[in-house]
Amino acid sequence: MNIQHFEQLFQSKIDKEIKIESKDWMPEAYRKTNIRQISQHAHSEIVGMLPEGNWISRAPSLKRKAILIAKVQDEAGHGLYLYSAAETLGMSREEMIADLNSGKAKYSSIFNYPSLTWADMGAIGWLVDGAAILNQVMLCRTSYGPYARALVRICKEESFHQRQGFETLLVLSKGTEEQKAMCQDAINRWWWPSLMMFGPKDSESTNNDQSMKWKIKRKTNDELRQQFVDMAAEQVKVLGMALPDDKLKWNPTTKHYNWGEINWDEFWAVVKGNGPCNKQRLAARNKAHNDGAWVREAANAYAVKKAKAQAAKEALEAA
Ligand code: BYC
Repeated sequence: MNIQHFEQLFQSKIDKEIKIESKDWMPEAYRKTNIRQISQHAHSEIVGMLPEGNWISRAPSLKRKAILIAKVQDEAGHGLYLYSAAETLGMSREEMIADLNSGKAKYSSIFNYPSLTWADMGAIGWLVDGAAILNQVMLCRTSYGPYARALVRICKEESFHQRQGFETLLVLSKGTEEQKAMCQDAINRWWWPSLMMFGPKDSESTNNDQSMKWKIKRKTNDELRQQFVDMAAEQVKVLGMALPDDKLKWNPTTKHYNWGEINWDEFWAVVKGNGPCNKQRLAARNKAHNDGAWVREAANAYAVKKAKAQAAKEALEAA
């Protein structure tokens, strides 16, 4: 069998909705695209802990603090499932983390914006987790088995995150004039960056066509972004707030909302490392990695000690 034959068999499995598993034959580009996307996704979960971690010590009550700690811990867990899924494709966790820490690897643009007020915790939950869920519900049906299975669990937790964010904003939206203003200000600042999470327009997306063909992605960047606008435009009414877009208007013909234009120069600047917090985020990740060196050394030393003891026990039994 030649390579074309393998490729045909591979595509026919995808077309028949058979999941690809780590030991199956796959085109090198499929492996690479999955490593790229899954590791970027893992990095996003890990870096995504920083804007919210910033508010744990300042949460307004014990209950809010407990909820926020639980949410940030969930994000760490998501990162770990995703690193494990990416490792099944042959890249080690050490390499992935080195690429994140050196600035070589990408992570979601959204986490390069600062969390300035308590209302930002609500806006992140409602809008950022809300955008993430739409994307991740689609990814539960992605063609690579380990990625799809990791996403099923992530989505369950993510939907709780979105609800807690919305509820945080709902409380503020019914509060004092100052709290209402804080709520609106957070929505204003997080709205456009949330729309950028879905990636460039389909016409500018380098990976869309191939990823759709391989069913890594099931919906395009623009389809998901429109779904998100339609959802948020209705939910914001419940909050009695407004989305910061004067072009936002229901279109009865398309049965979707029309909306304004994303600032793509801003998007690319953030993706290329020049957003408001890119340097701060990488510095925080590098510090955490360096500060944790002793834990890794201790764990490795313990594993070596345990392996030696096991080998000695087996040698004794064999004698
Ligand atoms: N930010 O060809 P395209 C969470 C890059 S975290 C930065 O359309 P693709 C949470 C893209 O990588 C959830 N870069 O790409 C955690 C590509 O560059 P390369 C995060 C972006 O992959 C804590 C180039 O632009 N979710 O829920 O087909 C607290 C061209 O783009 C971005 C995921 O990671 C961006 N926004 O589609 C709270 C989902 N957009 O790599 C919440 C998994 C694009 O070719 N990822 N780029 O150099 C995906 O679904 C897809 O990768 C994307 C982009 C839809 C994001």
